[in-house]
Amino acid sequence: MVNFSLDGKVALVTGAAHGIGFSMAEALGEAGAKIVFNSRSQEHVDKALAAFAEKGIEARGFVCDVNDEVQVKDMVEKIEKEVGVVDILVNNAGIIRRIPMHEMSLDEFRLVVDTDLTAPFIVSKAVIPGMIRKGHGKIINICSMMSELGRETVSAYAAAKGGLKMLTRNIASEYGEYNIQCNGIGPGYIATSQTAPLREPQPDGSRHPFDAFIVSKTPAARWGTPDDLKGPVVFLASEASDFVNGHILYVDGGILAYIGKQPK
Ligand code: NAP
Ligand code: GCO
Repeated sequence: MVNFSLDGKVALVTGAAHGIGFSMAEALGEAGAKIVFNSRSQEHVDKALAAFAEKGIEARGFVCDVNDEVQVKDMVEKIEKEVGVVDILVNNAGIIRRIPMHEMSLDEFRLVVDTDLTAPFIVSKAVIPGMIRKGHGKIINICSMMSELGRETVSAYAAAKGGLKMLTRNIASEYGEYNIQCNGIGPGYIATSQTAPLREPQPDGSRHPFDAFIVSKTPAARWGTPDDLKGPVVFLASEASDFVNGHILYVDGGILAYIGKQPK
């Protein structure tokens, strides 16, 4: 029988206090994994711990900024000691800044690249030695439509998420021989706090033009929800995907396959 069970596995999901990370952690927990996650704030950690407990999911939460290598190393050491060696890492924590490139400061550009590209390097680097010792591991990087496409105002985000696609392929190439698989998930447009400004109704009550644009660009004709990522993340975390390595699984309702509706 195909094995999707994650019984006995330890799964670290970064930035899982809310949004896509929370839903993916919930799915991994439902499949049997012990969940470990981090947030930048104790308040978010506490709220998420209560939400996991309500769902009967065993979880540990840490305050940790993924951009800080010392904090990440400390967190991974604690997880190894108190929960177990990480079997599954989901690099989910991420930010976006929507600013025309010629108006974006260098600090803003760097913060996005640090969080969305360099941090997955920092966290992966911290867990890979344990995975090598244990003889297996799964690393899942949360990429984006912007790993493939560009658009106005998201230069730093697209540069980082495009880079994350290549970091994924490189980790797959470098650590495949240690039975570590590294894949990406590229969510389409998903209704979370990150995309809330793109869905905000107009002052006259009409739909935000970007909202209508995304629905028309998506063959599924809707925004995705964080729950749409649950099946894909369990698949890539489980033995069922042991020969899938270096792949980006786009979960986008068909956006990347579609040229768009012809104008009326
Ligand atoms: P979100 O609701 O804004 O959640 C982002 C998460 O990242 C939060 O849990 C946040 O933690 C965490 N985070 C950000 N910077 C961090 C840092 N320096 N250290 C630790 N944690 C940090 O956004 P989301 O939509 O769920 O996005 C999750 C991931 O999916 C991101 O990588 C995003 O780029 C990607 N994605 C989103 C979409 C979409 O349409 N929504 C599509 C494709 C890809 P705290 O706020 O608790 O500190
Ligand atoms: C934007 C969006 C996107 C999505 C997502 C698409 O401004 O275009 O925020 O980049 O969040 O990453 O896959």
